[in-house]
Amino acid sequence: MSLISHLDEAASVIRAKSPITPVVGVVLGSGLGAWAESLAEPVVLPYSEIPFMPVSTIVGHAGKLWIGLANGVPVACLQGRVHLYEGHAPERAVFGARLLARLGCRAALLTNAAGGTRPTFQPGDLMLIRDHLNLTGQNPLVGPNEAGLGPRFPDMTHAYDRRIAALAREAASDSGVSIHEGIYAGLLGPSYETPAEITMLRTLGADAVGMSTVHEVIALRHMGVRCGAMSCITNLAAGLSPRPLDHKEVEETARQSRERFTSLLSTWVQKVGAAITGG
Ligand code: 6GU
Repeated sequence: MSLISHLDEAASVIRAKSPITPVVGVVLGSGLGAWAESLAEPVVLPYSEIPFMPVSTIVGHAGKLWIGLANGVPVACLQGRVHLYEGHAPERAVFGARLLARLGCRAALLTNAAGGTRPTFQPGDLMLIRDHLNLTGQNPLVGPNEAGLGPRFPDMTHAYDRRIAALAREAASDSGVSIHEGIYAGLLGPSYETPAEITMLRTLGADAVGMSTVHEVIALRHMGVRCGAMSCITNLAAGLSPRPLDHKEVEETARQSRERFTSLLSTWVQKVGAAITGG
């Protein structure tokens, strides 16, 4: 059985539960899951009920797919993602992102929690991802190409769509939230980096570092979906923090930025939805 038939089987289960055809896909990173609960006319499916969907091995992190309306925009939302460090093969880890595309999404907004490698960043800062460094050593497109999904050698010049990025700037300004912009380095994990590795990443041009997003963007671009992505800088990376990380402080910062992040995300989704459906 091919990947396409797996996607179609999963999509048909979802279509049987919700009459909504999503146009914008949203992937919610660590600590941002609550945004899904703001959807109108929601239909919620645990990943375990979706054929071929990989389920997180982390206890308590079982994900859910939400279909609903965000400010009237039909969206499909992944609440929780699986990571490579859990042991999933990269082509399996992007199944959910591909499913968003197969359900009809023509744009996807991805979010994550990341460490800051730019010394001037502060915990709680939001960073619009302008481009990425895939430093995982892996790629979800390895293997025979599914020509029915996309090309063998997808162009990655506009991995992060310029118009979607412009709409993020507008959304930030409209919602009174200030954002930075920079380069996201995706690493395999699960260990955090050493100070020497962070120096290397800064030299390479990275502004933030995390363990997700890059493979999803590769798979989505393969399928022709326009992508936007935003990091919540939850902490400074190794060697940049003046003192050892205080978990309570990091959690408190994440909690505070979550409200700004989710209000920004709502406005961003609305603008992207209007742009996609209105021309
Ligand atoms: Cl410092 N590194 C990585 N790889 N992921 C992170 C992080 C750091 N902080 C949050 N997520």
